[in-house]
Amino acid sequence: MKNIYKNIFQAVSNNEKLLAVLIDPDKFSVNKAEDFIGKVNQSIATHIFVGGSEVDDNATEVLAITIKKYTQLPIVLFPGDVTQITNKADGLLFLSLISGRNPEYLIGKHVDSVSKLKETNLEIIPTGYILIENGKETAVQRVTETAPLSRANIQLIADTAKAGELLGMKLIYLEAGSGASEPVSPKIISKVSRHLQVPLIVGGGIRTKHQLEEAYNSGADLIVIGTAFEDDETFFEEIRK
Ligand code: 1GP
Repeated sequence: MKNIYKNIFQAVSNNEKLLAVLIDPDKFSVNKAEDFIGKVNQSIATHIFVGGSEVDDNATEVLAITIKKYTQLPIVLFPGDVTQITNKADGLLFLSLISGRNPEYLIGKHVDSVSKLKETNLEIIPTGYILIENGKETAVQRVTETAPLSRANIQLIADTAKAGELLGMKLIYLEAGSGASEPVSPKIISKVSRHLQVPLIVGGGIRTKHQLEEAYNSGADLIVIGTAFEDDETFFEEIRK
């Protein structure tokens, strides 16, 4: 048991910043896992997230088993679908897409996943997932058939996040979408974090150390980066421990 949520909460209380490296099983070759995870271990990363919008059956499990051989960091599922649930990870972000109005992604998939979840020891962390417009269509938008929240309507984004917290969600995740041309703006992060008690995750389109620091300084507690590491592993050198 890795006490994932307790440790996130504790870190936030101590003003520490957290970083998750997101690995998409669909885009990642397990042959390079040892080398890649070695770089993750030497970086400031605190978590490994595993998931994607469209992933073949079994790919997530194979990847989780492989990663575990090379790291002590907590492996957290960030699933696009029920098929991505595997007991080989440590935890699961139980995501409800609260920016959208598609019942399947608000509660439907969750109901479908219960029989599978009952057979695992995963630490399940209820997470309010908020998709924010970034200028182009994202995979989440396409797959879930929901519209993102307008980045101009900051009050609506903040109210959506707060409503998630009031419903009992333990994390709020502001998502610009994988490979977004622009990350969630500092203005949005700062407004949302000011009114939130639970830890705030921010991801999508963060590619530079400057953007990472800007997001932390605006109030992000845990940042998720995937594409930047997929495209250029030298980025790990900039964020060494
Ligand atoms: C996507 O927030 C994550 O769900 C990470 O996005 O791949 O753009 O880093 P990137």
